Amino acid sequence: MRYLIAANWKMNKTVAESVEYIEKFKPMVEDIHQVDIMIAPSFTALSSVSLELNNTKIKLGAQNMYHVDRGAFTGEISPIMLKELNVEYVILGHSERRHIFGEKDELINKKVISALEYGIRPIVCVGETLEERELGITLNVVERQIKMAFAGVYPDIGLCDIAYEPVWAIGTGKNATKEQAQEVHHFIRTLINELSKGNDETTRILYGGSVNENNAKDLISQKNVDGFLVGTASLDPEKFYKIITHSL
Ligand code: G2H
Repeated sequence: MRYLIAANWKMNKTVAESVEYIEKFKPMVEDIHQVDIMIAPSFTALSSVSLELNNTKIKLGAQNMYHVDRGAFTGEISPIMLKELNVEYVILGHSERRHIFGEKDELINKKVISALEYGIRPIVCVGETLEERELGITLNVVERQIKMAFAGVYPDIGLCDIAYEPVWAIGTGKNATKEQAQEVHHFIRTLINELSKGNDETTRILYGGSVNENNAKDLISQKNVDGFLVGTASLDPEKFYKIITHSL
């Protein structure tokens, strides 16, 4: 399994700041070939970052997209627009999209289907809230999110990655323990293996939620943790680089 270490910059960095970061980061990871590295900047910086990443192994990702090609959808970005900029990955169903912007499983499913049609690799985010964990329904929530996100495309799960991001661990500095992560990752692996009828060998199950340079080694040591989706710590190239080296 080739791990994926992905940066989700969220609503951070201007175009100038993004370019400055990439110029510093590129030489740092030049000799790292063992893992896939992806960066998802803001939409305004996608074009400049795309140019910067030309002829490098670093992959470009988008943080979201709408599922329709074009039309009257004010404020949205289409898969065609992403393809034009050589975007290879798209983060879908992030908990901030679900909880702040009200995205439901049905919409996330449409986006997954659309991304696959355009050959953009979805990273589908799932995860329970603190309340759901305390109610003991973590696995039920994750199961529902996965079954619905991939409805109609179960045989294609291998063309997607999944990020398990417990909502209570996002941006809080409180990561899941390696045992908590492994429990859910193992559950997801078993579930997608069943749903895809064994077509899940190329699906990476990433952990996300307060990953940093101090906890990465511990978390990646778990059998079913196949990489990371990193927010806060990815904003600093040195920290992101350390997370990558701890994952080799
Ligand atoms: C979880 C993660 C990146 P952070 O949202 O997707 O963010 O590392 O800041 O918890």
